[in-house]
Amino acid sequence: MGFINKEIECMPREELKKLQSERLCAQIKRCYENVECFRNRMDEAGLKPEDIRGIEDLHRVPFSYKKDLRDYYPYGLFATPLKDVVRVHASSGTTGKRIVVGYTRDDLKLWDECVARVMGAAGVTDEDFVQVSFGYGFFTGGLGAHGGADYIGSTVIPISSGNTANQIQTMIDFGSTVLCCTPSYAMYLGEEVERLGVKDQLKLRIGIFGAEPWSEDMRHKIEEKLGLKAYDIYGLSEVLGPGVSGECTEQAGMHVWEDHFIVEIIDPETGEVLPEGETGELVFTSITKEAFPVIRYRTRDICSLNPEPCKCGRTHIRMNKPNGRTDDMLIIRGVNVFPSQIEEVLLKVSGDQITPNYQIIVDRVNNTDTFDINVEMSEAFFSDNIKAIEKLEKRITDDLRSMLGISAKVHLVNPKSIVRSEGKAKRVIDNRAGKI
Ligand code: DLL
Repeated sequence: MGFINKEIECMPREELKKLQSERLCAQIKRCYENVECFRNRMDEAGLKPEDIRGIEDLHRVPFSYKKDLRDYYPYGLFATPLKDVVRVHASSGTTGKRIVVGYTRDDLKLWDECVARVMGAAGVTDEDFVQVSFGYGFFTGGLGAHGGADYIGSTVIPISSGNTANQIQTMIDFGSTVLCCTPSYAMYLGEEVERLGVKDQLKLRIGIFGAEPWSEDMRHKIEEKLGLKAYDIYGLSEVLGPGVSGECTEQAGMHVWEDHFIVEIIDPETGEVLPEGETGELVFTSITKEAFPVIRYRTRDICSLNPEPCKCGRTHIRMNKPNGRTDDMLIIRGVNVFPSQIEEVLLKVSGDQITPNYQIIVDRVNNTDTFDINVEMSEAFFSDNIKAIEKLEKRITDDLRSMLGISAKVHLVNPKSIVRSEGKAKRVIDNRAGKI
């Protein structure tokens, strides 16, 4: 259901590969001519654009990295004259400096269509009222979702993130049927809806959530609290913004729009391309973008791909929910820890006892890593009953130990004491820098 461009979304894979090959060759040539960083890398590898004859040669092309965006800040990686750039977006880099990406008029059109395909696949139509509660501005979430809903012809409610009471009143007054925001903000909105007892005044039916990892358990909790069906949307500023991929109603992975992006999974250590189905780092090549194309861009997202045909009829390959990043992986006392693993443990504890708000605090004292997790108690569980609190802390500690293989100190903290986020939640505070 909900095809926006059926011919492309259901194109036989053979044809799709042929299209990718043609577009890849043209993009490599364009980048070689216009982007100094890419030209230098190709020259260093002893490659000329004509050596790349199709997708079978892609593995020979050098990678590109987030660091390149810092080194060529702000416009050094753009492949078109700046007068053709009609929009820029920015996102935080791993150090203080922002990374900047740009779009031509045609880039914006293809972006809108990609987001529209995701929304269409989830069942959004021109009769929907789409409340865009992603932040507008440099972050790609707000304007990206806006463009997709506009493309479909839905009524866009461009509220942006924040002011939670107003968000809920707007949902009620304007009859919002679709909500777009981060899953952590959806959860917070759900909590507030519950607290205010207004769920039956909402008309929400679909949620389009993304921009951060979230679990199946979290999906179910959001669906329950807001009375909608929740869909995952993936993307990153460097490659497009939201809409690189998204779920259809089968909810068995996110379709990557392969007419615009070539996706690979590599071993993050060796850079070798891994066979389909294996887990590794996602790498994207944008084969149609003009202003800011990326070639073999290392996303640091850890994921696997499924090329099997999908029941929905779409032929585009599916990626599973990214379950961590090579760079948000914490190494605590020598053990690799993903925040998503901690979330999984916490979500198994009853919602009557804790809320999904938590914070991981890592530090180093006397040359040893400390590992603390603050978890918010629910209003219902919050009490002076120290015994009950200690018992639950012990249970979570035990569950975490068996999941991670190391011990964390779990502290149940007062309801609403962890600062809420209107965008991406800040789950990890790592104070170890310089304390080796
Ligand atoms: O987060 C774009 C976006 C906006 C996607 C709205 C979906 C919805 P950045 O700020 O550049 O762009 O962050 C990109 O966020 O590399 C992933 O690590 C993470 N991410 C994005 N979507 C998902 C998702 C936007 N659905 C980085 N599941 C990416 C897990 C996600 N992680």
